[in-house]
Amino acid sequence: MSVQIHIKETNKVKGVVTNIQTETLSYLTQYFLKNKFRWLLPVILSPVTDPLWPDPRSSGIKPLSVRIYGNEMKLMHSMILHKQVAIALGLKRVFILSPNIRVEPPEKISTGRHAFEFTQLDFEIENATLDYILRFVEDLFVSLIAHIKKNCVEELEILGRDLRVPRRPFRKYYYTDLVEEHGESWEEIISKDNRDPVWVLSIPREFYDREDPQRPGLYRNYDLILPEGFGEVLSGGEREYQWERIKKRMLKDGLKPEDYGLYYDLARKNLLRPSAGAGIGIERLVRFIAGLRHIRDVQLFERIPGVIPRI
Ligand code: ASN
Repeated sequence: MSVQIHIKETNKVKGVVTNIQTETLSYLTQYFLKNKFRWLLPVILSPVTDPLWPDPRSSGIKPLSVRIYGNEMKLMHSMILHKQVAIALGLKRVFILSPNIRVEPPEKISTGRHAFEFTQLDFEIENATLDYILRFVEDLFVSLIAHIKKNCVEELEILGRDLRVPRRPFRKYYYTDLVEEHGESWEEIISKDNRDPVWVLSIPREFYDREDPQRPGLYRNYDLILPEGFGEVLSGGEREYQWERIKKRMLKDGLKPEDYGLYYDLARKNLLRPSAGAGIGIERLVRFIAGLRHIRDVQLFERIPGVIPRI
């Protein structure tokens, strides 16, 4: 294929995907604004970020850091701790279109779902519970898909995408049951086996996701897995907010509480508030809506593990 033809074909798909992405972002942001969220701007450099560990599915990556003004600053893994600080500062409902840098190992290129730079729509609600968030997200997904079907008819037709409006409530699985039944490939299996998105509950992971005080060993967190093999698109949880519990979890994970800046100051004075939230991977969501197999097909400026971009 000549370079020119290749560029033309690529442009066509990426142009169509950009329309879908625009419609998706427009719908999502309006939805959050209608639900009385405050729209925060992202931060990318911070002394504090998500350790992304422990998590049974993470690759154990470390945040990149740069030195500025004589101090070490990290590139954002996720703004989870900033969200909790925002809630502690009195903001009741917040969302951010948050760029995240996660330098995944090159092998992750084959999942089609990983990018070393991506954007998540990260949101947090004071006093929210797991049940509230599941309902909120189900409403959001069902109405978003219906909206896209109605407003991107031409785009979906060009892509040959037959998008189905999901039925709710979405099915729920427990993480430990899935691992017991399917082993490591549970995500792929349930993603292929279901026609609608499904929830995975109680994943043992980072210190900030709340462990059920009544039932230790159970975690009040959730992932949303898309159907048709598209895999995870959202993860979140209720949060730990009581200092004794946070301290115990951090120490268990080998983390130093005092490395956590203002989050640490607030936590240790017990000024964090109960909250719950989640982050939606925008490129993964658009990939699913467009029915494209690789995340590189939806990023105009590809940020794929192991591949150095030319722009
Ligand atoms: N955004 C996620 C959350 O709200 C955290 C993450 O991206 N690791 O829990």
